[in-house]
Amino acid sequence: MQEGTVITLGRHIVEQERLYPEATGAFSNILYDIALAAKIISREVNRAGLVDIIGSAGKFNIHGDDVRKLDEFANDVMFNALDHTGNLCVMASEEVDDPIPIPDEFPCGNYVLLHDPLDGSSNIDANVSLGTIFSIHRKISRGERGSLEDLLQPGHRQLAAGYIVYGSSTMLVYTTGAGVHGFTLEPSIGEFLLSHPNMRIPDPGKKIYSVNEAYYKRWSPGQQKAVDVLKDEGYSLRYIGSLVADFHRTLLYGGIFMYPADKKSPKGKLRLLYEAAPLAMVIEEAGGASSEGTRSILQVGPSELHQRTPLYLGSKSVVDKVEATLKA
Ligand code: P6P
Repeated sequence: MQEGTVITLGRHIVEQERLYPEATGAFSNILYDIALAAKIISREVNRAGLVDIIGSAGKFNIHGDDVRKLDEFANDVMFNALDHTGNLCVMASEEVDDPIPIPDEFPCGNYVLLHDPLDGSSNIDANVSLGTIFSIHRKISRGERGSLEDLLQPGHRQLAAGYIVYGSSTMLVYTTGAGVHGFTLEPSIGEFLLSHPNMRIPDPGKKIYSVNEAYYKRWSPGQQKAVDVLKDEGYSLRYIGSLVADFHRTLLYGGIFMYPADKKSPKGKLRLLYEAAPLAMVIEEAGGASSEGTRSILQVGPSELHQRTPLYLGSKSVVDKVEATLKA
């Protein structure tokens, strides 16, 4: 790329679309719409301390988490950006118990969106980086309107996946299976500009492990041993407690992120369809690995919309080593 060339997200999406002769543009439009939603969410996240948007909405979502106003706002922004476009047949959100149908007044399309509109939101007041995570599938059900069947697809069938991290800058990272590409928002012009083309996770990368070690006593002996071995090898602990922030650092620096199952959460805490699977697609496309303890996250066949999974993401050599210890 010539020095000084500015590649906007829009130009990148068009160039990616050219890789698929059969592309109709609908898929590209979904990515545009997600980027628009991200800009709106970013503006509010960055103003959160300035407007009376902080504080509990006084409601609780399906998981019992205290729904903060920004959670609701982000969820509404994602819905309103995508419900009328005619590109989607059904949506799902961490904040909504059931599948989200496309309103009857709008046409349905051939794609499916699952998302976590604002992950890590319990950290909002502490100004910790937050994130939006998204996963796009093709419609597989036979009816005109989408259904739960379209949402319950394994990660290896994802057409695209990515996240937005609202941190010291706002970055959008996505993959369609043709590399992982990072864009940084230039707020003064409202454009996401290509800043990290063809991202590859270092392997083994920096000696960093990321897990909430407060739960050590609840872990399986294999999990305890895996962390003990990493510490003996000189690994340092870095844990922000905001999935997208911990993931983004792992993608850039290498090492491993873990949210294991434990005695209190036998299936882990994080969600398969709109947290683990999209991040697994990104990390594997970047040359890394994902696991639920025995196999790639992308091979897990979902049975419930909000099902949880143990989650390991990172440099392949490190994930493989941890997996071997867990299986021993
Ligand atoms: P714990 C934030 O609440 C979240 O959903 C993820 O963003 C994060 O990785 C995880 O929970 C942190 O959970 O149990 O370590 O506080």
